[in-house]
Amino acid sequence: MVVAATLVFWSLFPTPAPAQTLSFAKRDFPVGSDSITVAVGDFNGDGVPDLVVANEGSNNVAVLLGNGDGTFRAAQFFPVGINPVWVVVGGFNGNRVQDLAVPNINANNISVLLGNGDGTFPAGRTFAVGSLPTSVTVGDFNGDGKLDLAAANWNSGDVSVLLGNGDGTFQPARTFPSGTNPISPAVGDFNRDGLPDLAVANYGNNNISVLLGNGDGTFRPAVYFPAGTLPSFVAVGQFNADGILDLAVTNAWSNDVSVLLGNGDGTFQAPRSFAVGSSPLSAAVADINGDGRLDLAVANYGNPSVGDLGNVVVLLGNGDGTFQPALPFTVGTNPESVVVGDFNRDGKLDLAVANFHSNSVSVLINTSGAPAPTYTLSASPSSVTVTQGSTGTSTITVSPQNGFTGGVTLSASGLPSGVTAAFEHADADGQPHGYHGHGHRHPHGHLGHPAAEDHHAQPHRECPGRAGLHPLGLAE
Ligand SMILES: [Ca+2]
Ligand SMILES: [Ca+2]
Ligand SMILES: [Ca+2]
Ligand SMILES: [Ca+2]
Repeated sequence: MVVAATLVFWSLFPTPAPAQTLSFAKRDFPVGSDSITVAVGDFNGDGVPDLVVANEGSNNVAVLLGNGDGTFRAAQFFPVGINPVWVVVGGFNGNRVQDLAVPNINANNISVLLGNGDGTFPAGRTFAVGSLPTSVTVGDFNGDGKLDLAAANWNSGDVSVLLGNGDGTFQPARTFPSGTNPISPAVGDFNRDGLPDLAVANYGNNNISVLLGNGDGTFRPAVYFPAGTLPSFVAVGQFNADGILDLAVTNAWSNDVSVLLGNGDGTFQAPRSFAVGSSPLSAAVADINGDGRLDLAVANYGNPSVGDLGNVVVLLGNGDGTFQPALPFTVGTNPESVVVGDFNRDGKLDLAVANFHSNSVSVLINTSGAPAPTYTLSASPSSVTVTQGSTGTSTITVSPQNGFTGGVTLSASGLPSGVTAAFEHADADGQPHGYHGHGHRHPHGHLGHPAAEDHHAQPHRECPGRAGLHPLGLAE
């Protein structure tokens, strides 16, 4: 008589490890009126990240000191100029205390607030730039070790570069043409000559201008690379593995991010588009899920005319210049700005979002767990034919995945009468362990929009044309 017994492990073949998903716990903190941009710094020097928010409607900045557990103390307010629309953090006077630079869009200047080191800021000095400054970035453009500023000027179509004196003051601005309605400058060494360059999103041209730096604070004429429709923000990162800086551009009208891979000589490849949501206005670049690949967090302003309040999405990077589909997260009303920081100091990056119409900052604490522990199991041979009175053997291998260290239970069923099955444990070296039946521990503004007469959600960073916030003397 021949009895065929097949050991059945029907419950022991797990599905592949599920893709890691992101989750956040949201908490909102009130700030000022028309909170438009948020930045991260440590303003009281306690090693805990703090937040600063530009309040366009209340002409001040709000500083929220972090408690280190993901919560923040009540905002303290410090006045700046008329309609601050952006804020960057830098050390401008060499005292190791972080300072602020804030472009005041309707004053055509930048307020520089030198920190006291305890989270407070005395009244700042202002430095003139071009017409309707929308954003400012920080770099050392002349290589003297003192931080400089580069502001994008919406109305004058240029970039103002202010060389720092190292004492918190700046030399008069020099301007370099960028394009129509430049809105967002970013710094990187795109041609790898060791000198910082500028990339600027030109909202009115649907392109990015790249101004290669000469290293003395001057820049070569702009060279242009196409983006999507109404580019609102440009960020720098290495999105593939070639060690060359790339660009990510949010496009307010085409509702996508354009990724322009760098060639390393100051030029960029044709953009690839990744959908994000309605009216994206800014992005943050960071490895949010901790897999070693840069990801994007994007603030989608939404479309108030149809009740779309906006959201924040995260696009996990694949490490080859492409991104996974956007994962949406609820924040406040009409977010304009998103940044990352580890606000509860658990080693996982969190998000902070400025919500323009809810006058708040949403802090999204990263609650994502590790990938689900699991294992693979194989039997060799997968079936055994046994003659009466003899035995058959199959080796079952449990291979842990994702750090799995739990127990695995094996069982046999469907055996004919008189047939028994036993399991003997062996470590990976094949030595038996001597027990049975158990596997174990194997382990917005209408200023010259080129492409959209009916643009539905005017990004507010160019709100000079928005009702009620017209700059003096500027006809819409
Ligand atoms: Ca702090
Ligand atoms: Ca400098
Ligand atoms: Ca360079
Ligand atoms: Ca990642």
